[in-house]
Amino acid sequence: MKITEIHVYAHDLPVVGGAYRMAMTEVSSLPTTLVKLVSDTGHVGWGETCPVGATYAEMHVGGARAALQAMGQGLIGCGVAPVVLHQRMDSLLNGHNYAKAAIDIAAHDLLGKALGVSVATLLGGALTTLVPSYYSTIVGDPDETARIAAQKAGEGYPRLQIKVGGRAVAQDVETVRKVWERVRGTGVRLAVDGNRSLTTRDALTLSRDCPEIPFILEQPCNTVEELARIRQQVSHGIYMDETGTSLNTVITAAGTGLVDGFGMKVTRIGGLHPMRAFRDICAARSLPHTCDDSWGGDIIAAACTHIGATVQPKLMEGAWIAQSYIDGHYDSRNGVKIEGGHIRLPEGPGLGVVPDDGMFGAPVASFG
Ligand code: 0XW
Ligand code: MG
Repeated sequence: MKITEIHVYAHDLPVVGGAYRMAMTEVSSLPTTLVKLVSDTGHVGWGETCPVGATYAEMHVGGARAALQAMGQGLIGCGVAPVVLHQRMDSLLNGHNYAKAAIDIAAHDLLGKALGVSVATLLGGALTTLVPSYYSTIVGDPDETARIAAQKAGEGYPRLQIKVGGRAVAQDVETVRKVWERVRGTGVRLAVDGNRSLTTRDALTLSRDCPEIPFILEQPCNTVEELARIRQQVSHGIYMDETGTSLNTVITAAGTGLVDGFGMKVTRIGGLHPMRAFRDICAARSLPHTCDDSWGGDIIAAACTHIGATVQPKLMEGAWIAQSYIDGHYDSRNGVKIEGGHIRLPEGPGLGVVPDDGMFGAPVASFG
């Protein structure tokens, strides 16, 4: 089965309910990029990539579209099987995982449809049809954050991610302590995410001022070296997110015991094919991890849910999707939703989500 057409679409996803604020990034509308693949068998597959602004990670919307432009024509005639496809993409362009991920997701969707199986089945098989999600707060007022945390724990989220950073560490300590006062005893798990912003000094303070609160510290500092510097000095577990940029960095982090788990983004690592290898590396070292993306609509959400369904439950930290911050769906019947803090695995072949006809307008680029 070979690729005969590639179409690239641009679409805006406004953030509902106010800006989404992290330590070093604030966003109020996200331009997403969709990819439609067509095969010589007449099957269609959809992919997506949507960086959450230009400073969250080493990716941005212009980079994604330029990379797709650079690879597009060279992928015509290529097989859709993931190993073959990644080999071809790597021969056309070095790096740019987050653009390759959109092609990779579309190829999984197409392959699943052609074979009549779900993407989760292609990835090894679903262990559940109800995938845990987690709620991520924004960097905000301590009391308000604690109120939202209690509300979300009450809704059934098994995990909460509290954003910190970009302000005096005392405010972060106050926030974490107030959240804990409200959620202690509910069983909800806590992650405190600095999104690379904390100095090692402030990360140590945060940990030492909350010794009895069982959170993990997610990507508190900017570099792998800084994570290594605080590693032996804190009693809280450390997860890597933004600096886990490839399977290579993941293998080193897992193999050297640098971290206790990962926040992982399907697009940052290059799509579902490398995400599957990432899942298996984590399983080999019993390392919990998320199956997220930084932003995106129903296609990304479905991709995260399908891979999330294949993760051993004890290692599954949750699939974060942007649905709570977005209005509407690409697929009005089968849009991916969080209910009671969990996501139902979409049914049907491929991703189980098909964008409504014509909703993205004319393609911004086409190859074939
Ligand atoms: C909570 N997220 C999954 C959404 C934002 O893109 C940031 C990200 C994270 O964990 O850093
Ligand atoms: Mg994170």
